[in-house]
Order: sequence, then C-alpha cells, then structure tokens
Amino acid sequence: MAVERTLAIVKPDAVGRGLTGEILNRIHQAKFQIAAIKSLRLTKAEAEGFYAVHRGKAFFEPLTNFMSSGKVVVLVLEAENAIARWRDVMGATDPAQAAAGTIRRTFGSNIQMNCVHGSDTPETAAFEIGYFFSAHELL
Ligand code: FUP
Repeated sequence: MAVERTLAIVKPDAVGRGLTGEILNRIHQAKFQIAAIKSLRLTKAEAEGFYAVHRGKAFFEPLTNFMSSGKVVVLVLEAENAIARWRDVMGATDPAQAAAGTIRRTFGSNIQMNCVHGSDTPETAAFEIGYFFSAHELL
C-alpha cells in the first residue's frame, strides 16, 4: 500500500469550541504524520472555490457561509491509505449516521457543523492540498 496524502480541515465549529487539540490528538493516535499545518480564515469566495463541486446545491450557500465564519486549521496528513483512513476516523458526513467513536459522531452538531473535512479521492486530495499549500510548504 502506497503512502498517501490527504487534506484535513478542523472546521470553524470545532475551532470555536476549543476542539483543535482533541482532534490533533486523534490524528496522532491514528498514526498520521502531519506533513503541513496552518491556521487561517477563508473568505467567502475561497470557501466557494474549495466547495465548487457542490455549487448549485441547496446547502452550498449555508455551507460556504459557515466555512468562512471563523478560523480553520488546515492539515496535510500522510500515511498508508491516508484518504480512506482519515475518512474512517472522521465518520460519516451526518454525525447522527456516523459510527460510534468517530470524530463527527462524538463532536459533530449536525450535517453542516460536523467538525472536520477530509478529501475523498486522490484527485480531490491533490486539488485540495494545492488549494492551501505551496510546494515549499509540502517538502
Ligand atoms: P464529506 O466528504 O463527508 O465532507 O461530505 P460531502 O462532500 O458530501 O459534503 C461536504 C460538506 O457539505 C459536508 F461536510 C457538510 C456539507 N453538507 C451539508 O451541509 N448538507 C448536506 O446535505 C450535505 C453536505
């Protein structure tokens, strides 16, 4: 199994509730290497660009408002099978449907305020990592 990179975000709900440390701890417990990390606040336009695949859906406007409502922590996680493994640690999109013990089940409020993001395919991961990090930040 090849070493992969995935893009993770600690979303504004989790940062605002002081959950960043708890989520970083889970990242370490799950044996991911942090290849890059930064804290920033997305503009509305940047949130729209990040979630461009969802443009036109009913939740696009509230989602991009939420994602630009406060600071996020953005990380590149590295591990074998990192994309699928991080999605397992996060749990399903809707916290109510997520497996017990996952981040979203434990901390998520609803399908929008679900604490964390993770890329879903290698192609998406490449786009999303490049959206936030330049080459010299990824060495
Ligand atoms: P995920 O890959 O699990 O983050 O889920 P999606 O790519 O399907 O959705 C991206 C984000 O849109 C979710 F994290 C939360 C938001 N969303 C909603 O607010 N309502 C929905 O019905 C679906 C997704």
